Amino acid sequence: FFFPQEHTFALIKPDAAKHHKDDIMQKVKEAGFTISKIKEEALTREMAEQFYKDHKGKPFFEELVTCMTQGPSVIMVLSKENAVEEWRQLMGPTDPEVAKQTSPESIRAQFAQDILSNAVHGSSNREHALKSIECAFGELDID
Ligand code: DGI
Repeated sequence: FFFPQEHTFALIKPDAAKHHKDDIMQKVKEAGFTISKIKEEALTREMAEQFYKDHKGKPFFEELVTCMTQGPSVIMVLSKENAVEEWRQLMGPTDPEVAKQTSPESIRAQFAQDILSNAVHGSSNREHALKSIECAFGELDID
């Protein structure tokens, strides 16, 4: 059988990239994702603003951009059937306190510090995923 691959944009935030990279990558592999692209690099302010443009104007926006640009992130394209949704599931809820209650096996339940430094980012839909992948890696050259 052939299942069509879907691609999502995934990122390990700077603080977690420093302290929990190996454990998080282990969970990515266990969940069956193919790592189609990967690089370690600090996000520019422009990239952080692009990934979070829906939050521009919110009280935590500046803090969020600062948190995302403070050091190298692990930036990835993850591929799998239903990758966008499955990566969101593996990340768990935004707030790690909620994650610990509802999804104790999720990355955020296990590795997030707080609601802002919550270990990982993932696109919320396929359109955002494509835009973020292009922004980080240029034109998509994977099937
Ligand atoms: O897609 P998610 O990261 O799960 O959540 P999101 O798109 O709603 O929010 C993006 C990031 O913004 C999130 O990872 C952390 C930050 N954020 C969201 N809601 C809050 C927040 N930060 C603070 N301080 N307070 C919030 O209510």
